[in-house]
Amino acid sequence: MGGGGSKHEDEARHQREENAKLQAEIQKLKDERQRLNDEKHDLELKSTQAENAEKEEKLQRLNEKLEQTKANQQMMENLRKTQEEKRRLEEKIKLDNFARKLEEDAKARVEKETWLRQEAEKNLEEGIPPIRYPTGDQIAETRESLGYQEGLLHIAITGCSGSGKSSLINAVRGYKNPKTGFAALTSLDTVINNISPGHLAQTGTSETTTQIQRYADPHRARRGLAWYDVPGAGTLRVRDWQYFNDQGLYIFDTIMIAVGDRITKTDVDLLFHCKRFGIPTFFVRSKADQHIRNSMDEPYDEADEDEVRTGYIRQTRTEFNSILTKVGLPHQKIYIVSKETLRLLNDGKKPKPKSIIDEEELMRDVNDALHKWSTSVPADE
Ligand SMILES: Nc1nc2c(ncn2[C@@H]2O[C@H](COP(=O)(O)OP(=O)(O)OP(=O)(O)O)[C@@H](O)[C@H]2O)c(=O)[nH]1
Ligand SMILES: [Mg+2]
Repeated sequence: MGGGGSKHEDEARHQREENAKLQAEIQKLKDERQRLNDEKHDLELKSTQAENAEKEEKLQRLNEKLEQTKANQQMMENLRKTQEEKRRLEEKIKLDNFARKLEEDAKARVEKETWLRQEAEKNLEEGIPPIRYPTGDQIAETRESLGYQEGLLHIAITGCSGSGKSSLINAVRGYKNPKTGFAALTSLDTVINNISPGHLAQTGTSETTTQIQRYADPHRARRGLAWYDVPGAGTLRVRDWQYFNDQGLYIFDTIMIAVGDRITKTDVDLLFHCKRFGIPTFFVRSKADQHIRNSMDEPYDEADEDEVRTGYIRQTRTEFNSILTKVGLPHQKIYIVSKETLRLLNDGKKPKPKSIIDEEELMRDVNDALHKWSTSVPADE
């Protein structure tokens, strides 16, 4: 029994020992699992922290980039403003210089020309204010209000009331005068922005043009030309001595002076003003057909016509030259034209050869002036 009991005890001990070992083993595994869990947790924590750190760093970099972009934008804006200011100042200096040069040139000429001095004195006696020169600001304002565009040749047609200015504009553009004499009055802006050839200058027997109107030339070769129809001088509305400055004629690149029935003091004054401002002129005697017809005896005999025409042309040129000599202005060409002949030439039609006086030459010289202008002035960017 004793031996048997001991065997039993041994087994039981052995069993306990085995159990204890197993327990220890289990505990070890549990510990290991805990350790691994801890390790995993640590790793996860670390990885989240690393990710977060990376994200934060990325955010930081983005913020820096944003700040940099904002700074760049600000810099660009400042640069743009500075450039704009610089451009404005340069333009102002240019116009001021232009105005100063106009005045200096004019003064230099005035000093040389005694006629001008005498005229100024006479004007003073008559209470006519001395000629005023525009400032740079005034030039800029007038240019803007009349739609002056760098690169275009701006030709104003001026002269006494009823001298045929609007008819000339219509004719050089190849159009007849509107039948009623009252074409729709288009606003300056419309005319400036709308270069369709549909607009006609109003014409008529009483003061028809009351504000400056601008017209584009429908001819392909004269796209760079802007015609300006100017109200007539010497009316109640527009007094002679104010005419040149009041109409802002000093901004034009070329001025065409239209003379109707006879050359007047107003026409000569215009020539002087243009000379003072260094503006080239075309001096045009219009209505030749009417004058020739009126000079013919009644009853009308076609055989007389050639003789009358030749006499009229000679007399007109002589009269113009003698006026220029008298007032001390250099001789220049006078273009003797009729609106219908001019219109036919500019409408691609053939006028009767004997009706042509200076119409072809006038158009050739206008085209030449435009060509010279467009090759000397840089176009607007
Ligand atoms: N026969 C003939 N008549 C002309 C000629 N040129 C103009 N006329 C006429 O003369 C009159 C006056 O012409 P306009 O062109 O209106 O003159 P304007 O200088 O523009 O007149 P305002 O704008 O009022 O200063 C109109 O009846 C025209 O038909 C021409 O070459 N021949
Ligand atoms: Mg007119």
